[in-house]
Amino acid sequence: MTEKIEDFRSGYVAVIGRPNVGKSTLINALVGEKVSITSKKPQTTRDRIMGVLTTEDAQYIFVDTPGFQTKHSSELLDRMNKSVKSSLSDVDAVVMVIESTGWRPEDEEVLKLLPHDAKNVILAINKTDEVKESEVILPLIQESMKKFAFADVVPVSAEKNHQLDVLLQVIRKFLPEGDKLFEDDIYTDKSPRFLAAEIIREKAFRLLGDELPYGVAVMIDKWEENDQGARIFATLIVNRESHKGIVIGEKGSKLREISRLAREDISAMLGKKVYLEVWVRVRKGWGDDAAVLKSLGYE
Ligand SMILES: Nc1nc2c(ncn2[C@@H]2O[C@H](COP(=O)(O)OP(=O)(O)OP(=O)(O)O)[C@@H](O)[C@H]2O)c(=O)[nH]1
Ligand SMILES: [Mg+2]
Repeated sequence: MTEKIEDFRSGYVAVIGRPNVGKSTLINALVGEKVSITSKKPQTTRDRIMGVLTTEDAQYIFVDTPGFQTKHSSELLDRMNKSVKSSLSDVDAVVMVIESTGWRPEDEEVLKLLPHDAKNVILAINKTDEVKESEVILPLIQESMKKFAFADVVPVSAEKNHQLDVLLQVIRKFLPEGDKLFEDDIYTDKSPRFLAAEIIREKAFRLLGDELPYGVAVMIDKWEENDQGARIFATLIVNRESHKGIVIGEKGSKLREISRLAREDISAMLGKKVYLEVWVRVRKGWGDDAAVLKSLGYE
């Protein structure tokens, strides 16, 4: 028994990469719970979000980060990039994620954030289900090793749960010996309130056309909860008057769909019935307004 405790490891693992490579999907798959929202659109994640996995012999505290990007600029995007950089300090290991289709210039930008002599960076080549693994992966591993002295390279598919056990074993080597930092049943550092707002934002991201989601933020106005159920009132904030109509949709159909899907997920998360009311409000240029960003909880 004593031996087992000595063997236990725990520590922090930052997951970084350009937008859309599957960082949040990977963390959700590793943790086995939905801690971070995902979508096929880039720049889905806006905050640093912790996802905790506790196993027999280790506790992994994953830090999901916004996709690092250098193309556009706004107060929000600058903050997102800053949070990527700061998440790199004080972690025991870093998992950098790229796609199986190969290196892109945006991936190289991410690489530049890492100290040259870092010895704790693991490369995860994600979405192996999308390529012919046998032909593509080996040359890609070789190419990757030339770009940076990765401690290890692991091809994975976050969506198909492929090779995630291998990735965990590789990461474990970098965790220091030590006790659990979180209780067994804790799987995120975020409150149900934050997660509910994120779930609503995820549905907006998934249901709205290409440009619109980036101008959307969600605020929880009221949260009433007892053993039987929860009553939640939220506001979807958009940048422009013209966006309001799009979010609401014909006879309110779009907003109803966003609310319905969000209610289902929030109800599953809380394990109880949920009444959800979502309103839409215009707040021009909220993405560049420091006060609004602060009130929305962006660091
Ligand atoms: N085929 C396939 N798709 C994947 C896999 N992992 C993630 N995806 C998809 O890739 C898209 C982006 O996933 P996210 O997890 O939101 O990516 P992200 O890196 O967190 O993106 P940002 O938060 O915007 O930086 C989603 O449509 C996922 O379903 C995978 O292993 N295989
Ligand atoms: Mg993400």
